[in-house]
Amino acid sequence: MLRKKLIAGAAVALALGAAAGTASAGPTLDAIKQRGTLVCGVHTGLTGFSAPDKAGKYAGLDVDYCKALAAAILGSEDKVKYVPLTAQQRFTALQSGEVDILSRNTTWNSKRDTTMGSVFAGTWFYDGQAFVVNTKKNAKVKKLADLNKAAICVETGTTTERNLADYARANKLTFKPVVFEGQEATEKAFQSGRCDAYTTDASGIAAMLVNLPSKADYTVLPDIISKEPLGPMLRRNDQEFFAIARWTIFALQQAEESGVTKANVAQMKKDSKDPTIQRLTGATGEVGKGLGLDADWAVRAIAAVGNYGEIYDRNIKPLGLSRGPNALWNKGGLMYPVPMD
Ligand SMILES: N[C@@H](CCC(=O)N[C@@H](CS)C(=O)NCC(=O)O)C(=O)O
Repeated sequence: MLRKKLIAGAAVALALGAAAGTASAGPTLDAIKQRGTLVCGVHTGLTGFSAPDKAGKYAGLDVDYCKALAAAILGSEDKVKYVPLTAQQRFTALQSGEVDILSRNTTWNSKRDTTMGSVFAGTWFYDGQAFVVNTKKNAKVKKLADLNKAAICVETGTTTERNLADYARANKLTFKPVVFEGQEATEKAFQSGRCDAYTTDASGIAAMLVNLPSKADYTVLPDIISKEPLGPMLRRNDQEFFAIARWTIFALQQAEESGVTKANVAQMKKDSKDPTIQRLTGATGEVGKGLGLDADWAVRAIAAVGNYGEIYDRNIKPLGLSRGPNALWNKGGLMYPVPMD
């Protein structure tokens, strides 16, 4: 009975689709293909993740993800429009349709994955909340507990603020949060001595320090108080675009695992006898077809930005952050591309 109902339902759905003459690839993918550009919401300026380079072009780990996605869908890494967004603006920009996707150091958590009309494609960078102090001002502070009763600069509209309160409560510490809107204001306040410490994602602290001439005056404390899995965020109920967004992450990570690089990907497609590489590069199998793309989708993404390890080394290594959890699963990390079949 139930089966009959299901079959009848499927038939109605098919008939409706046929009547409307749609071969829809889902609202976002259709829009991207029609306009010929991927609109990516990025950070306004976070070194290593998304910041204008010397030529004024956006560069970074989050930007490379947008490039890979555009190469996979539209055939060119240049077919991206970058929309710089503050932490406060990012979710509205996604929901209003101003951007197709957010690739902007955004933490994947249950609220953002279930209650905000959005979903995450996966983890692009494992981060965690850290603290930095001015060593000249606070020479005795070596660990977080030493900051008991201290003033901590923190940015509103982020996961950071609540983590700080949760940690203080759980560890019977008292912090005096000094809250600012926007990264620049928060960093400036800290640098000018308004607070004893500044807390944000460890990557954000590293990005601030790399640009500071006086970085030797600062110490990052060893404590990491939260899990911040950062990843691309999309609108909900957009399965086709979601699948491409998710599998672009896996493809770039699988490329690293299989030794496929920006330089050798074309050769690998031609010559490799490794079944995993053959499926990744579309030499065999139907991964691209399943995504509604052609067989070369991943080849284009890898040729555009390199594999995940190359992307990491180019953008994050200069910040002095080691791979840690962002290494592949077989190198002691958490990055685990699921099989392509
Ligand atoms: N990962 C956390 C924090 C991300 C975050 O907002 N970080 C700050 C500092 S690195 C930021 O991007 N500020 C920029 C802004 O507000 O425009 C989140 O998703 O809430």
